[in-house]
Amino acid sequence: MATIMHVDMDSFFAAVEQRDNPELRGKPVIVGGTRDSKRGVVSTCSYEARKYGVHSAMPIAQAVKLCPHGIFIPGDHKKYAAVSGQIRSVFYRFSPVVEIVSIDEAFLDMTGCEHLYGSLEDLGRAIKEQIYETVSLTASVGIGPNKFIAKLASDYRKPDGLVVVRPEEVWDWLAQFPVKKVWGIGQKTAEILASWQIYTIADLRRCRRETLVERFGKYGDTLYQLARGIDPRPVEPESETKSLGRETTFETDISALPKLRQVLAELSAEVGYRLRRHGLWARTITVKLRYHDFTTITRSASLPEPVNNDDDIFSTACQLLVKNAGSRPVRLLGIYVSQLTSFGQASLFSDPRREELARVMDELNTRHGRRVIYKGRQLPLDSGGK
Ligand code: TTP
Ligand code: MG
Repeated sequence: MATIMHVDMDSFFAAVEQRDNPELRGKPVIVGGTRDSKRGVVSTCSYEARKYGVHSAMPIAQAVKLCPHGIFIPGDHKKYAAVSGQIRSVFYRFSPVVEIVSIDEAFLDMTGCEHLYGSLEDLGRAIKEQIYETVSLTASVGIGPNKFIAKLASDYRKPDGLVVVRPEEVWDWLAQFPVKKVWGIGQKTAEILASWQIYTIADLRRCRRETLVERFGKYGDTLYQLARGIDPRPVEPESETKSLGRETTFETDISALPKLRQVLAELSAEVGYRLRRHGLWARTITVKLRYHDFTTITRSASLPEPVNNDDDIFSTACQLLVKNAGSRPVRLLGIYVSQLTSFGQASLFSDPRREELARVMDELNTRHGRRVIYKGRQLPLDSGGK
């Protein structure tokens, strides 16, 4: 049986602000924009502000109404990224198998290391203490037999929580949760389930596997398993990432440049999303082309500064594409980024509005667990994207 630990910092950006300015402690602190910022959204807020109903992704203007005496701060992403780096270094003291999920959150595979600690509770306390000693911030920790349980557990007693769920406790402990807590269930799926009178995981267990598969396809099977506390997803370390990329093979070869550009835009967006999710920047962009006769070429360009914005990735890749495609039919198109660095500074030509747009798009896409917002250039040409 595996032992997975999930660590998530408490009100991360707001907690960093409270740490660095004692006057803010114990007060409702809202990070994301100044009080008068017209179009800002809340990145996060302190637990004191949550009592008023303020939460992440809410327009600042609404937060001002709910919490007029709140302290509104634009935020300092570079500082948060630096703190995140310090926290990561603590994770690696505990396990080499660390999956960084976001700026303040990670899974650690502790399987086989349990005996190094008196108990799983001791393990959880140890990592919380070491994080606190390193960055003077509290984290919530969940420990369970898989990722799904570990993440639910870290959320269960937030802030400053520590929850251990042993394999034999999973069945009963899980039953209470609303279906919304199940990985992958969004508003829409929850509504469908509600129309079947299914509100909790206990309710969900009454659903036959066949019924779920019939309604939700392959995900129905996942749902069936998650409801029973089964989650085979491994912890996927990506700390050693030297390069990352995406490629696609076409069903029929493509010669038309506009079509290839559209696919490249889509691939660039996926690669950009993955870079940003891992707090990485890339200096080298590579385009891979396999022609109809299987000859394969890669062409790279190195940039003066590391980038992780879709626009930068796409424009560089597109230049490489244009030089090498358009005449011969293409079987496969791929894009890779390499020379990766963590926490690169925003590029020289960076436009804060563009960074903000990327952040908002990423948030929406992450929240929905799938792509819900696109740039026009990614749209298929036959659906009006010409
Ligand atoms: P979360 O871990 O989701 O939130 P949190 O750490 O602020 O609070 P909690 O105690 O509930 O874990 O996100 C981590 C950071 O990511 C958060 O401090 C700010 C940023 N963030 C945004 O900028 N926008 C968002 O919509 C969310 C959810 C987070
Ligand atoms: Mg957090």
